[in-house]
Amino acid sequence: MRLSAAQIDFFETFGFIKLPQLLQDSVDWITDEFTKTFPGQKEITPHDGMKRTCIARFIDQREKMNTLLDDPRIEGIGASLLGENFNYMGSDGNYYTGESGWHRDGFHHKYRHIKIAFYLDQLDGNSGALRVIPGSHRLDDRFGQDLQAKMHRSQEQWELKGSELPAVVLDVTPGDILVFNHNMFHASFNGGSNRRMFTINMCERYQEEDLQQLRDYIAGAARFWIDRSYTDLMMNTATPGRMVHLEQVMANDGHLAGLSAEMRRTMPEPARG
Ligand SMILES: O=C(O)CCC(=O)C(=O)O
Repeated sequence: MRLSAAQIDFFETFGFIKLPQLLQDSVDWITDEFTKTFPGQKEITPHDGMKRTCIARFIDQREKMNTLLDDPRIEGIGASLLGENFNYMGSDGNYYTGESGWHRDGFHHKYRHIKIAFYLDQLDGNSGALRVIPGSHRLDDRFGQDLQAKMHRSQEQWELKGSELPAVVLDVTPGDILVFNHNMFHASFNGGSNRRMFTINMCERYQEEDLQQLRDYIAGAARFWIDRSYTDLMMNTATPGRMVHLEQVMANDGHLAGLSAEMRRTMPEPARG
């Protein structure tokens, strides 16, 4: 599957796209696998509804979930927006509690990074649906710069709470897929204490001269106390097709184990997001 030229242009213009019911036929097994991934995770406290619980390398944990990367619909989103040889950049699985304030996931000028979000509950603006500010992924224009300077102090700046800022609320039904540029401002408000969601991150393949930037990005995952970017399961079960999306990160994550060891010494628990 490839996105149409119109879908790609929409994504490039507004920074996100919703693909209604793209994975409708897979909701049951995905939800089942999601549930099975949480119990018994080493070093992860079971979700108690008080704060977000997050598992890094989420789709890496179980063999069936690994295959989402091979699914032509998911692979096709990456290939359409990032090129045929895009990198898989990890995944997280979450039980969210409450809201997520406005933020960008990245500030990438040269390489496009995207997030594919799978929400497993029916959500709208009153129950924690993701909201986005269309066009806010554009870092280089005045709009993007204004947002960077002002979004974190909306009350002082505009006398408005985060939930009152102008945004598109992306209502979801399980099976819908949301895709957004990491640079885009996004948030959620009014969520309950057990909102289920997981992500798959991807980026364009880095050029040789920028590999240090890629290594710096990979280093950020040390806060999750992981020694490699991918699990052995994800790497060992990879088809040649999947390996195209793993190989650049596998060749550049040699520093992660040392950094994670340092984090284990200095953090009380792995990061929750
Ligand atoms: O659903 C949410 O509360 C926020 C999701 C989010 O910020 C993210 O995945 O980057």
